[in-house]
Amino acid sequence: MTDENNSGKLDLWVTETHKNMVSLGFRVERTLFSGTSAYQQVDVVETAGHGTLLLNDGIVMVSERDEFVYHEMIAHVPLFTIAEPRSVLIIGGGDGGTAREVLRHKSVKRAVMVEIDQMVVDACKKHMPSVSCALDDPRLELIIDDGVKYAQNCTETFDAVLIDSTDPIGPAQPLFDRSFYKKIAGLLSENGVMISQSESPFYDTEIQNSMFSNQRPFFEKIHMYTFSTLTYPGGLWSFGFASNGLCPIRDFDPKRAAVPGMDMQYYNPAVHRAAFALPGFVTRGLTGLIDPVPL
Ligand code: AG3
Repeated sequence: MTDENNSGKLDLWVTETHKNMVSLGFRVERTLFSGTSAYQQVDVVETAGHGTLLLNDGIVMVSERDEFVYHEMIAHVPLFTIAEPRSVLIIGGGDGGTAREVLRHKSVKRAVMVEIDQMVVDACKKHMPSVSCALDDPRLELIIDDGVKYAQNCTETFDAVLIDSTDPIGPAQPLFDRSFYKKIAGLLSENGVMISQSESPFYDTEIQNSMFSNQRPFFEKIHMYTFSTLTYPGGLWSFGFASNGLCPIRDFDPKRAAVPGMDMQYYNPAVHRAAFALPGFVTRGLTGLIDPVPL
């Protein structure tokens, strides 16, 4: 996309088009990295107003400007619900933001992250250090492998499994399958939680229906919570919270979240609770699949 702006410089934009019906665009200052891995096209650009931006196959993954929202919400909602989380498995999450937030929990003694694409890890280590900073933490075991294969062969259990995936196209497709969820359910400790990136409540009701139906047989309870994002289409996004009974409201003790020095930019106890309050159109779109929480 080219146009002249007043400075005489070319006006470059990168846009994500969702379902061929809506586009979200970011003005680009320069390209920092472009590569094609065995799995996808990986691009990192410096934008005019959103800091560095990572795109996989043209789909926006992370921007420096608002990554804290997604990463705080995928990690702290489950990890402050569990009384003393010790072990966490991250599937995907190559930019490192989820690992960074997980490792802020001192009770976590073991964190394993399984990312399929080395190129994403390398590009983020080089160009997004504020997001990827935890990837070299000795408490994190970083495995470059297919998350589905890893789950199939895994014999240990985890208190939380965080599925930090992209949309269900390309390499992430199998992370939305019934057989994968069954495997993950089997890896959870008794009070364990599986969090899954569950797309836009506005645009992706069909995907949500299919993913929560695929999870349904293997979990006692499935809840969903939302958060706002600047960089994904529609601005409202969601995570699934699946467990064998652990309740994100009843079992949540706000005192746990008051850790001295652990200052969050989005997450706090009130946001934790409020995130589970779902608008009518959202619950109606998911009838029978999402369990209510006592708000
Ligand atoms: N994972 C991508 C979430 C889905 C984005 N979808 C989209 N832009 N259409 C984010 C990775 C953060 N660690």
